Amino acid sequence: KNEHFNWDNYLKETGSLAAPPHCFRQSRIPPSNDFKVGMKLEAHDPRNVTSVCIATVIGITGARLRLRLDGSDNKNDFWRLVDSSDIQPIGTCEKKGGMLQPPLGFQMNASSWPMFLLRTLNGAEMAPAAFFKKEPPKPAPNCFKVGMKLEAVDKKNPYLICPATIGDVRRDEVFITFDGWRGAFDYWCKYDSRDIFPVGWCDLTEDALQPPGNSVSITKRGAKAPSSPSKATRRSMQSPQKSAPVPTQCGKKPGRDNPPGQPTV
Ligand code: MLZ
Repeated sequence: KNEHFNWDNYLKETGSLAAPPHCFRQSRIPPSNDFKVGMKLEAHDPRNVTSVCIATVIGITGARLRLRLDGSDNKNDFWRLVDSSDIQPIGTCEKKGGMLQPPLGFQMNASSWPMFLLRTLNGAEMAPAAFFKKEPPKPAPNCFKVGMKLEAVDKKNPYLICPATIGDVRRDEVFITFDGWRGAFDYWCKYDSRDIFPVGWCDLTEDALQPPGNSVSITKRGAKAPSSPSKATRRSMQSPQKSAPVPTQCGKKPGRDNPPGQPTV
């Protein structure tokens, strides 16, 4: 697994330190993922978080589930950890006196929702309650420091977990910068975000960790990147805090890594 990228070597090469595991809102021992493709559960609609909807497990990746809301299209899949508080067994919503809602962008007439719901749940394979793990507690203070390495979800390509560096820290937020990319994917998040993981997470969960990008040499989508830059090149590209400061693009601004209106896949 992840043969192409080795954290130990990379940390040495870049002369950097991994963020300590206690900084993260993640289990020290990652939760086991017992879900199977096709199982149904309840999930908060990511585009309308007050709604609880029916979701189907479309894929499994490490400790995460690829989810699709029933009645929605296939363009809005999302990924959740098995210990996310955004997901729960079917029946939870009703038990709490709530009502399951159609997803944002429900493809049928709203009046057909009750019947759609009935048909969806009839004979469905429901994920057992024991598969849902308790969300780990919030770590007390923000203990991240600039320069620390970690693994982070690329929010523009949320199936990807990539090597990253803490670029800035303020109050309860951290700036996540992606190693080897020019800033187009960087973002601010809360220090207790479920999208950031300690070094080694993907190895433990058997999720796929992406290799660092090739930064400046990648200019066009589909352009062939040098497969293995020299150690010196890698060092200068991937350790911006040690070399000349690289101007950081705001995640919203179109850049060379994300031309406007282009999907970033
Ligand atoms: N297909 C995309 C993937 C970029 C992933 C970057 N992750 C930090 C591209 O090559 O632009």
